[in-house]
Amino acid sequence: MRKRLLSQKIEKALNAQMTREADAAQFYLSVGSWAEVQGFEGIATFLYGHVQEERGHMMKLLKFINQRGGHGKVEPLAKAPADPKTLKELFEWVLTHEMENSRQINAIVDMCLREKDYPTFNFLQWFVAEQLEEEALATKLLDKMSVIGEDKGNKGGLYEFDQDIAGMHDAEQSRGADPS
Ligand code: OFO
Repeated sequence: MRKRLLSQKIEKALNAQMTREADAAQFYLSVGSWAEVQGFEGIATFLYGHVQEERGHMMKLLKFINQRGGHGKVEPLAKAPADPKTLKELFEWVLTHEMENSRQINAIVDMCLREKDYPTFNFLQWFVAEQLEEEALATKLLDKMSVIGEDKGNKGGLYEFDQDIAGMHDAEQSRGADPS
């Protein structure tokens, strides 16, 4: 049995965050599958890449909890959302999802500061930086969608967007997005 170096409260919050990361993986899997069925291979590749990333985040949390003498608990996952109606809606969901995840992470960071748990505070800085990037990327994609104007039937623009986004996934992979 490892020595407990986490308070019960922080362990509970980290466990809840671990489940949120697993839920995020399910979310990206669900919308990725929808995009693939619609014929957007590049967008699907990008979203499937995020499934792996979110699972990496989940594992990073699990390992940290266990290392600090807690117990990373696997909880049931939330139901995946209904299918989006449009690509724009899909990317709106991505941004909302990432913003909510940032809010939850920031709340745990705040809790760590109040409890003077500096090692966990330090560990979570990686997640703070990651969320900053995720929000910026989701905003950029949403902006592109608005410029293309999916609703105006701009098929050529959508084709190019689909090609570009697959490249973004490759670039993220070569940057070494997986943290675990
Ligand atoms: Fe876990 O990176 Fe965003 O949500």
